[in-house]
Amino acid sequence: MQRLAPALRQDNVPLDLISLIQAILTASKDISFRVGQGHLNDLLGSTEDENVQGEVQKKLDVISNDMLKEIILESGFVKAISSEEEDHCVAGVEDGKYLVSFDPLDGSSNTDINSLIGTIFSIHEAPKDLAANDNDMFKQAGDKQVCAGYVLYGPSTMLAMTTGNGTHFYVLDKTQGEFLLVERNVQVPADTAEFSVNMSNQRFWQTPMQNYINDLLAGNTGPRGKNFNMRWIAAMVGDIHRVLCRGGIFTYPTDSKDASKPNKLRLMYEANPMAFLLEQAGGLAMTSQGRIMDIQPDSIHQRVEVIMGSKNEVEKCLSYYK
Ligand code: AFP
Repeated sequence: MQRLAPALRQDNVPLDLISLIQAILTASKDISFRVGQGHLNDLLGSTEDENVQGEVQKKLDVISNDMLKEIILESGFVKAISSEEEDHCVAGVEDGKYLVSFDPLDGSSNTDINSLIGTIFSIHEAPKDLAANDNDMFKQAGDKQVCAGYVLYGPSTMLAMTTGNGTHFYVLDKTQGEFLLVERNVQVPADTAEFSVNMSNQRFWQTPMQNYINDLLAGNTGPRGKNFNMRWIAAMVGDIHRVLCRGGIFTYPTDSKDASKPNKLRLMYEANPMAFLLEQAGGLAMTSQGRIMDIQPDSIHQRVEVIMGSKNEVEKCLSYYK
């Protein structure tokens, strides 16, 4: 099986970007080890702090964030990072070529139940005319990403990544400490009979989403004429991995549960990287208003509606909004 660096060179990825990706993966191998230790090193549970989103930070959120931040900034290729766990961007080197946005541990509430979690990352080129501590550098559409990926800490540690030349899967061979290519050009089936949504929010959704999900639930007795199955891991990284593997539709719709927070998922380090991976695998990644990767961000912690996955099913869902 091919190792990561030769596989990336085959796709003509620039050498400095390969080095940056390797720095991110060095941190992810360490995170993989730490999350695997679980109870053994008193790493489970919460800290006393909240992040800028008002969410309680898990101990592993903080540890993972610190490891990624340190290794990425030390690489010398990065002008700044932004993270779910940092209020503002953190400056690297002024002449750094890249910006990295990441969610160090997506689905971290799953750490306490030994369930799926992962690191999500997105890389843009850094503008030359803004200072390294300027959040505005990150206000670039998802379409400008040069790389996106996630590392899933499951029974095996897997990397899904794209540099704009297809989405590829790698598995961490823990005996060698190397990510090995296991599937090139992953393809998401256009049709599906599987959906993924937090059903407990149903009464807060907008009418088109209520109607769409009701029709899925009606199964072969309803207008869709077939039965659908539901899966919900409560970690976007796990739910999107399943969609990349066998298709499906994943949505976190706009809701009215908390008027100050109509959308849950973050654009820069959740929606955009997953959108890039899915589109490179033949899927679609939308809000009810348009394509996710066309959104011009207005802040680094912006939240968006997400409707993504198998092409025909996402289009079907969007037809309810017309
Ligand atoms: P955490 O990383 O804070 O656990 O949040 C995970 C997440 O943002 C996303 O990965 C899930 O799809 C979503 O939250 C689940 O949230 P709810 O349980 O509130 O629906």
